[in-house]
Amino acid sequence: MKKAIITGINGQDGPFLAKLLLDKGYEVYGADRRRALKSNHGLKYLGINEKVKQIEFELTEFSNIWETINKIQPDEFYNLAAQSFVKTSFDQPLLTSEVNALGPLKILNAIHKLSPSTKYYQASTSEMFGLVQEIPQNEKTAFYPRSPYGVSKLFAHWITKNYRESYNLYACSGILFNHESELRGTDFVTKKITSTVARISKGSKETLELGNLDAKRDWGHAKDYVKGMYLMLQQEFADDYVLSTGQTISVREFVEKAFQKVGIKISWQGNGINEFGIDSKGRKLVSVNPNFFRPSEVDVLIGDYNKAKLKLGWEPEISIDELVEIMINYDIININQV
Ligand code: NAP
Ligand code: F7E
Repeated sequence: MKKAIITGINGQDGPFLAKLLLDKGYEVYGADRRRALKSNHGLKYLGINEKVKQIEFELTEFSNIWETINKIQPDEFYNLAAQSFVKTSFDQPLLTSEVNALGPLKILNAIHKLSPSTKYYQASTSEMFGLVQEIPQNEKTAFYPRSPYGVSKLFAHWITKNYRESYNLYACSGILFNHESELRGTDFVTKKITSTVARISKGSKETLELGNLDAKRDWGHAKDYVKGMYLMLQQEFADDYVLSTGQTISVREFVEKAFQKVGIKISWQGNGINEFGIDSKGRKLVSVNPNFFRPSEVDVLIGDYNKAKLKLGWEPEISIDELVEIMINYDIININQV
């Protein structure tokens, strides 16, 4: 039985990956930092809470990482834990770097010294492309991160490559474009939109307040993306891969799609911070709040996943419209929890 450690087990991707590995017969260790209140919501939602062996794991605590790897000697280590919210990284750049940049280095160091046959997956990100140098972005596109989050992830990306080349470790980076799901954290724009639209559809009088409506993202479903993570660790040689859908839409278009799913057509009026979205009766349902703007923005992302398609046989299966529908349906059913 193969052993895998997944950090960030109670984030969005952790439960989906754990389910995939359990279905393949792995012994799965789910690593999460201590919290006063634990809900294990994602693991319960997927019906695997009892099947994942839960271990306490703090990414800033080297002794913790060292002991975990020494004790478990995993076949595969998926490092999904991170301070992953881009906006927070501007307010907490040091914490973000400590967790996202030095955390992976500590893990790689422990793997190199204690368990060199462990295969390592690093959760790299399209945020590393930032101010994009070409369209679409692939594995060879030059990086230009635009946030402390993007910069911290770029360090982790290169140190993963460096450990692969220096010590012959099987260490891969998946450069994943935005992927969402019913388990997405509530701060991220897609979940913020679908959960608010769900409440409005059930009679809430609130207005959906957003920042930059023009930002464009290549949004897929997390369930597709964890398959790519797994495939990266099953190849003859370690390498880095882009996972994306190859389609991009704006935040504004995502809002329109979400309202459309509950039978509301949004029309836009005004410009800039005075822009708002109204329904057919003229009720203001969407407005712009500059508090949600970022000091520097990533305007457009669109990924080219041809390498993953060719070498891993990976392709996304869930379309943007299906993604919006899955999220809205979930948020309507769980209206009191979102
Ligand atoms: P997520 O929902 O934010 O989950 C991250 C998890 O890491 C959370 O459970 C968090 O715990 C945990 N964590 C944070 N700091 C930690 C620390 N110091 N020690 C131990 N655990 C810690 O992220 P996700 O969407 O699942 O993404 C998984 C990974 O892929 C992340 O590394 C992210 O940066 C990267 N990524 C995500 C996307 C995307 O679109 N989703 C795209 C590219 C790359 P708390 O809940 O206690 O904070
Ligand atoms: O923002 C704009 C915002 O926070 C998307 C993380 O998983 O994907 C994610 O990072 C866009 C940005 O995700 C609001 O300015 C407008 O342009 O959902 P987001 P992100 O920053 O793209 C990458 C690939 C990761 O690796 C990250 O870990 O939407 N936007 N109005 C807003 N964003 C938020 N959050 N809230 C708003 O009100």
